[in-house]
Amino acid sequence: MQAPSREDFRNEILKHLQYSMAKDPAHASIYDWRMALSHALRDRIVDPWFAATRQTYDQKRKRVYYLSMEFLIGRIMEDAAINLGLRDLCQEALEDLGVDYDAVVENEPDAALGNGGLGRLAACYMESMATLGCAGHGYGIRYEHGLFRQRFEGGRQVETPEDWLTQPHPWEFVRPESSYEIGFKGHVEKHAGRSVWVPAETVIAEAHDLPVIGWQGRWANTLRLWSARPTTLFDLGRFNHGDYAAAAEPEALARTLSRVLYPDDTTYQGKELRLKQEYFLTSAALQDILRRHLDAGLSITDLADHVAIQMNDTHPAIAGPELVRLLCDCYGLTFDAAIEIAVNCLGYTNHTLLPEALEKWASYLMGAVLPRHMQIIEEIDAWHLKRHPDRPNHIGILKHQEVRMGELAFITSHKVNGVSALHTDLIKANLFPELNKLHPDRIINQTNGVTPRRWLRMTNPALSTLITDTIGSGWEADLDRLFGLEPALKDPVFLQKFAAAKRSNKVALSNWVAQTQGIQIDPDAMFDVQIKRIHEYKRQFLNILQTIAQWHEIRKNPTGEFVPRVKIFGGKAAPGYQTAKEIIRLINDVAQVVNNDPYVDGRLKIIYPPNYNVSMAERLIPAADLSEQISTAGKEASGTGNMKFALNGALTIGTLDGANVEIREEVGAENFFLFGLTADEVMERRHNPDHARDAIMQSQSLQDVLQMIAEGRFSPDEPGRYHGLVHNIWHSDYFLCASDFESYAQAQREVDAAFTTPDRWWHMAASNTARMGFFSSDRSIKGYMADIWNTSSAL
Ligand code: 26V
Repeated sequence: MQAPSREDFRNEILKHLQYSMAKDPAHASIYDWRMALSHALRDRIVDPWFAATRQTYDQKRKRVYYLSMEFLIGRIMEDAAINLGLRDLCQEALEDLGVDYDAVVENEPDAALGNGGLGRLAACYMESMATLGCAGHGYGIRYEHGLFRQRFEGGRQVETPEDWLTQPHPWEFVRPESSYEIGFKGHVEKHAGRSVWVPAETVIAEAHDLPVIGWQGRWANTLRLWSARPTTLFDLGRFNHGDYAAAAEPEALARTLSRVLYPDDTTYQGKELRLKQEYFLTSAALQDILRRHLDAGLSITDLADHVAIQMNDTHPAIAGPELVRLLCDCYGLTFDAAIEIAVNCLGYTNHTLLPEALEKWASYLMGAVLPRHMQIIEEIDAWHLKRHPDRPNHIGILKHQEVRMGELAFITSHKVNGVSALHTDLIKANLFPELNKLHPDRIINQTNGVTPRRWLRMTNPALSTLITDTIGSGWEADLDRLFGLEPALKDPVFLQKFAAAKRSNKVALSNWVAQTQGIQIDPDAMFDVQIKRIHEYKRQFLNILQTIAQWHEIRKNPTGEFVPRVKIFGGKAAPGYQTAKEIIRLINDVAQVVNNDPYVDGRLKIIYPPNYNVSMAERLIPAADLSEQISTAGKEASGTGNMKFALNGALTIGTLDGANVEIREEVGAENFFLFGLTADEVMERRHNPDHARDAIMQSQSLQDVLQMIAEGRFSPDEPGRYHGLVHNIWHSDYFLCASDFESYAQAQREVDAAFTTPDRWWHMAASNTARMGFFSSDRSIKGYMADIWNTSSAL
């Protein structure tokens, strides 16, 4: 579609203000303007959306279905404006109307329908599928409340519910005609040899569609989110008898299903509601997929030729049994035919090796909530064992009265993939070694990626402009073109401009920090950032220990020369994860002491803005000099923040973990601050029961730091506050903070040295940007299309 003139677009916004919002410009609020602008943009998505849908249908194209319990989208409006090529026009049109564009953008709440990396990856992948013209549909849950909001009270995390849906949501279209009944519990009957499940509870899944527009509006896909509503609205009989609470029971039951996102992405708990949510999503999606397939006049036996279904982790892994159930019980296929179709359709992406995050459901719970599926799971396990009679006993789906969802997903998929090269090797070696032997071609790697439209073009206009000025346009959809910056790396003028772009982002961040946190930070200091969920394996604890050591150095040497640093933290802890919450409090306590210490004199500041989310990441990443990717090697499946930082010209201090390994290979070892034990060394080191004590005894600096924490230097009102953390590092230290401490501190000194040599630093930083093309999610999606989905672009 042709871009409108400035005047025309202004009139489109005004028209929506008047006729969609019924507001007079003189009385319009920022919210009204946001709705008007969103509608004006939305109008321009509808045509490409129809066209893509029509083309897919007419050509009977294979469709890809991405099933995910999480889509961490963030704000939608500006992303749509960027991909339609209309961002500048939005700004200009609002300027003509006397409205502040930035305020309008910030008025939009984040769609926070995810916990962290897994959910954000799903959002990047949806955008890349649309950019690449891959006929794809996302399926998720329309949580009324996304990830909780975080506040700090006395340094402690306090959670409050998130309520992004209190205002009308301009990007969704309700589709009441696409509704499906979802059953739970009950029993199974046999009719003429066929099994019939008679559920005891039912709810309705109702579709809400969000358009996902690709780069330059050439293609658009749909993200379909399900919300639950009751099958029977109201028990009038009970109501008339005055039993008001009981009368509303079916409604309450249904609504809880799509009420809230589970906020714990680390410890799996066998909660019935979670299992019901997983089945709710999966069953609604599969019924919709089959309906669409049959409506197109295609045969049910040809399903795998036209449908690829990707399971984002094991959360939708009930898809295998559900598809078999639908094919056998509803369409009359034999079990053998059904399982073959299911396997050919399904793919499974694994995102974690942490044993505590692997889903297992007690067999009695599975049998009670999904009785027919439990039968089918047993059948699948027996079928697999029959095909592999020498299968060792302990590797099946069912073990210790539990259903192991990883094994279920593996056995019902034709491809299983890890999300970085190292992670994939570890899946083969440690997670599924025997299944890998039985199915040597099944496990493959698809290294994660991020969308450069949102994570460079949208969030970093200064750097984007410099890139376009240097290598021309088009890199946004062909990120390997960033290699074209290579000659400019030798040009001091280019490097100066690169530094100036970074500085402008740092100034903007400093202003925001001053406004929101009331803390002044110096844009010429090094901005050192660690933003991600708080978890022991991610080692925010190691970071704060080293920060304390740095503070101690400054105190010991008050007139010494130190490279000024601003340490920035961001992230939420799962509400029930006590150790993570202690780490949050420690960071805040240390910040209080350090930021108010007159001796420090601006050489060290600690900032921890509450409620880290996608929008905050968009502010922080373009302004970062140093990216902290310091997980215990072998624990971070990939990381995707690491990619966003390096793409935006931050240098990484990191371990050989997840995608760090590949980032370092791409950008060059000389442009990466490596430290710490390797994954093999980590396993080896744990064999020494005294690893922590040995490491602490060898580091005076670490001893001093632990002593200060233990004495209550950062918690004078409660000196024993951190005894648990200190005791743990001396006596257990599973994540090896002590063993990696000195190596980390040494790498930090190398970072300081590089930062004091600007020519070197900016050459390193720009080299990172120039060599990060591999980490575009377009490359990842092309890999999925070729190796897993067996499909091609419609463009
Ligand atoms: C597990 C559970 C357990 C049940 C309750 C809810 C819930 C939610 C999420 C999870 C698994 C989370 C796994 C995850 O987020 N993995 C991250 O995936 C990123 C994308 O592949 C990757 O970059 C990160 O390294 C990895 O930690």
